[in-house]
Amino acid sequence: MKIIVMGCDGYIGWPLTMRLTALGYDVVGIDNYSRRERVAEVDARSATPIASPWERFTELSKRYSNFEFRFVDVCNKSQVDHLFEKHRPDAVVHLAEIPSAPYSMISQGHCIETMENNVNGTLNILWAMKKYTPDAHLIKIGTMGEYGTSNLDIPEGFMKVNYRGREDTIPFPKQASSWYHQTKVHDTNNCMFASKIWGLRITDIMQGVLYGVSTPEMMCYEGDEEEINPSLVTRFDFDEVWGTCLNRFVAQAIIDYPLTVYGEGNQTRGYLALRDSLQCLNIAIDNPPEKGEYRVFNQFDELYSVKQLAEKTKKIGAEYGLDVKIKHIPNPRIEAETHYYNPDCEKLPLLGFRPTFTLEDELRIMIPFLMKYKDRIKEYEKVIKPKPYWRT
Ligand code: USQ
Repeated sequence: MKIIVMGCDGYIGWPLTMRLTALGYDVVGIDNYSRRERVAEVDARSATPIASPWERFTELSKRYSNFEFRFVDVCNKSQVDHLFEKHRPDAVVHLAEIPSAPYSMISQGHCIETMENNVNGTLNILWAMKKYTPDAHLIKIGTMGEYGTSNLDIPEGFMKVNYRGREDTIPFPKQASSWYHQTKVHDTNNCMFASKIWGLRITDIMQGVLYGVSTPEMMCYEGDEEEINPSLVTRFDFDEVWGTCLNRFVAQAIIDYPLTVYGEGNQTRGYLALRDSLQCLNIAIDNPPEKGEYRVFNQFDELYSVKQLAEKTKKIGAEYGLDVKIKHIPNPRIEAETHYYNPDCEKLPLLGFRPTFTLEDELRIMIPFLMKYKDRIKEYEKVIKPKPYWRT
């Protein structure tokens, strides 16, 4: 099976590319390195020292003959057309989007950049699929944040309603909380429409907040000793724009920076380890929908509030000699701080998804792994404090 991974140089894209290549799929990775540029734009950097794209792709190509890289910008229509015409993939995993809510809120320019990149990129892929690979399977990464924090239970994409005596199945209402999340809502509508009119098979993944850094493919073994392969490690952002909540807390704990709980800290989300995101995406690839079917998977493992994440980081940090402090700071975002939250997550477990580790055990892997990079985190401590982009 031939798979195109769009966004193969990113936080998920790189480990996914390694995983799929190691499993024997024919993988074509594409990227335009824009994540690296945008992280640099906010004066931040990855806690892990990541190799250059050239080093990464050479290292992977040395090990496997079923991987190739192409420099493609998803917003460039002719580059995307050419890619699909030449490679005719069976499946496409689309990760080539700007994934940061704070980034999209910085200014009008950042909002429009995020909107154009995400919506236009997805449209280019949908049109290329229509023209060259109408039977291929698109696995599109959306976000649980599309649903917002509804006061209703959240189904996987669709709900049955009875209104004025008539019944129908309709998409669950979307209530995004940033321009970034809005881009994903637009993508969802566009994917659903393209599937309906062109008969495309699409899995739209509503993914929760990721955490974690290591996966087996980025390690090497010296006898019984497990070592990180510096050419293969993925990025780990901890700054206020690109770092996700638990990843930030781990970096903060390591440099003795009080954990930045925004507001009351009762904001609850679905969380998933990076290694389990790869597992879920692999399951989606191996179990494609029918032709013309548009389906939605909610993809997360457990629900946690921000306060609970902070407490867990404190508890597990203590096992490694860290005296973790927790500080509630004014919320830089406009979001509900106390709310009902009960989303379904049944389809992936029915297809065989089982979390690899508990969140506490994943913290036991992350903390010692990242303690090696304490000096790099400390050097960039200035990027931890959030700015109130939602309010300016
Ligand atoms: N938060 C804190 N302290 C921090 C960072 C975040 O309290 O230092 C809070 C936020 O206010 C929010 C929650 O933690 O209530 C999650 O924030 P986040 O930055 O980890 O996640 P978010 O902005 O929602 O976006 C992330 C990814 C995005 C993905 C999304 C899934 O960056 O790509 O789509 O998680 S979800 O949140 O389910 O929409």
